[in-house]
Amino acid sequence: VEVNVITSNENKFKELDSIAKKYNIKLKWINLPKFEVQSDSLEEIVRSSAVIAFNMIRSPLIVEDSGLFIEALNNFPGPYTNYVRRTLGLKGILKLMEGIQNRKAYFMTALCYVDEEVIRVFTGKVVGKISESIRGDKGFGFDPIFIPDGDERTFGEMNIEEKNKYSHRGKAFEEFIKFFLTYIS
Ligand code: ITT
Ligand code: NA
Repeated sequence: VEVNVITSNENKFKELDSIAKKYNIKLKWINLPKFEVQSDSLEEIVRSSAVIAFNMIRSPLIVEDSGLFIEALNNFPGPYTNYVRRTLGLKGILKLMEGIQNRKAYFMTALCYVDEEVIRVFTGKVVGKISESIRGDKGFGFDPIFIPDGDERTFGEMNIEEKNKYSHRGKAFEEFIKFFLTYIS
């Protein structure tokens, strides 16, 4: 079975594919932005994006939506992470965090699988902190300012395999795989 991954973000696909390969699951990248309804809930966003995508391509697919939630900023940017990445950027977030002691933050992913028969949402979360400076040129998005608990490095200083061990996306996708392997057998 081949599973389509709808995302405009090649790094996302690479992270998922690096895990899928270990289980001999074949992923196919479809480079399209997902249609995103406005909602505070990542799970609602992926569910509707996945259904819309499935109505177009009619074959098994995954859609994924992630956000960064910063405790001292009342969980901002959360569902607005994409917008904030394009506007404030990493520097803007560090600026907002200047002088703030509580640097706790988490990344959250909701991933939706849909085919003719089922629609399932899986989630993953990684807790950590916002760094004092931008570090590393690997990964994407807010990776260079996020340090997962259990490590000293930012995601921007890790390769794909290292990031996957900790990451929201890695965890959500491993949950999907547990489901999928029994589902297809
Ligand atoms: P698609 O919607 O096309 O899948 P996207 O990059 O827009 O790709 P999201 O909407 O899920 O994906 O991402 C929201 C924002 O969060 C976006 O600006 C990303 O750069 C950022 N982001 C998502 N996952 C991340 C990760 O693992 N590390 C760092 N930043 C991440
Ligand atoms: Na997006």
